[in-house]
Amino acid sequence: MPRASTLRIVRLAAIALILLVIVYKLINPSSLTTLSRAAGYHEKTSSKPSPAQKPPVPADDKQAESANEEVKTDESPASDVQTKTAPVEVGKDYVRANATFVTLARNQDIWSLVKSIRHVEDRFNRKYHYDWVFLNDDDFDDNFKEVTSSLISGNVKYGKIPKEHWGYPDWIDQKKAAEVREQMRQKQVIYGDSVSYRHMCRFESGFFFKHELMTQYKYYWRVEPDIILHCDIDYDVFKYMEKGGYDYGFTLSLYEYIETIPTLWNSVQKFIIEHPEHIADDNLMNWLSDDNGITYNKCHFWSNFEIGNMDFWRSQAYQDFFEFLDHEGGFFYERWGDAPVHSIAAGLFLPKDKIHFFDDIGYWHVPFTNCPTNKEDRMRLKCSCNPMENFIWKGYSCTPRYYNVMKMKRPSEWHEQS
Ligand SMILES: Nc1nc2c(ncn2[C@@H]2O[C@H](COP(=O)(O)OP(=O)(O)OP(=O)(O)O)[C@@H](O)[C@H]2O)c(=O)[nH]1
Ligand SMILES: *[C@@H]1O[C@H](CO)[C@@H](O)[C@H](O)[C@H]1NC(C)=O
Ligand SMILES: [Mg+2]
Repeated sequence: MPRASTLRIVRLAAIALILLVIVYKLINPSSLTTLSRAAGYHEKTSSKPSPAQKPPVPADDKQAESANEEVKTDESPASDVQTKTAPVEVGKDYVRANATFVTLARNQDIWSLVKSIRHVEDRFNRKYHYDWVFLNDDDFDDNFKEVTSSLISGNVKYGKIPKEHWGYPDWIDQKKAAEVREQMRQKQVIYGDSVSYRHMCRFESGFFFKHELMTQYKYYWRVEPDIILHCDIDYDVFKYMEKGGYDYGFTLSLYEYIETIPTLWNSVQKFIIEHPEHIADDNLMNWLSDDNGITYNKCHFWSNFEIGNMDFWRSQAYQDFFEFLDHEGGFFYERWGDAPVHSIAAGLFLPKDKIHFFDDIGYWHVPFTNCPTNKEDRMRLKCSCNPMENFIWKGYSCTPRYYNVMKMKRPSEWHEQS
């Protein structure tokens, strides 16, 4: 059977050739990269300075060690080779900022929360290993702790909120509060009839930064269940806050439902008269008001995402402000949100250059998206968002107004996304 034996010889020759190639690959060091990557090893890659506006992490952060670095290149044809920079993982002796993630959650939020945690870890924290604090008005169960701690690359802490920080202050008339909730239910105001939502808003306004697990930190990043990070974050955002001297960072801003805060601005005006010393000279009043403070235009930073300096919330100015608002009763007699409360405080008590818009953090919380406006950023940061869904330039966003007040130049692609 000559045909069959020819076939066998051809097959043997093919196998020998494959073996030869494998041996060659093993000996040739330049191909080791490919092998180790295939084997799932964590690569240390050199960072070609990216065209980012962000300051690169400085050399003292031990990120820029030049030894043992490899450049990851695409396996595309030579004519179209793209040199890529993979995330640089920080070394053991990296000095982190004094910062933590913080999430307020209930045990039943776990499966919405794991998605958020994966986004934050995959896009940022796996490189930096910042701590994460979970707070709850109840005890966290073992499942919650086991699942969350398995996903987080930094230290994880679980805290119970003390009763004084989650409940009615004694000056609140609970009968009156219940009547308001019934009225709001009839008017179908979102969360209008919820007691727990009000405790949540009051806690986020006045107490999260006072929890004993939080007082040891300065900076925080608030993370809620069911959020998405659309893009890589290729620098340490906490260090960025520190170096830039920023106290408050946001991604989305919009108009508040007036039904939830009908008298908030009246209270703010009373406070300003009582405490003029707390108002910063170069503040953002013109972003909050179209008539220099007579009325509130309802603009606020969306507080489900916040990167901030808790020492600002702990400052005399904010402490006086929160205490004043708390006595006004609007957390219960209306439905004041922590978003307008934080925003008005940051806008009035901080000079405006202490607030930072993270235009490069692709973010989604139902129903709005911040998708970096310019294509160059979206490609560089491996964003997965549709730029046409970018909320930043749309009619209900307060960010165009922010650009005007800050006299910031709009990115070139803003118009087609408006
Ligand atoms: N422990 C605890 N956490 C809560 C409670 N209510 C809300 N939270 C948390 O507080 C944060 C804000 O609550 P959300 O329900 O997300 O409120 P929201 O973002 O205005 O509304 P959604 O569109 O539903 O996301 C989230 O991190 C929740 O997990 C509560 O009663 N107890
Ligand atoms: C971190 O910040 C908090 C709040 O400002 C401060 O009390 C604490 O001492 C700081 N820790 C370190 C290690 O600097
Ligand atoms: Mg939410």
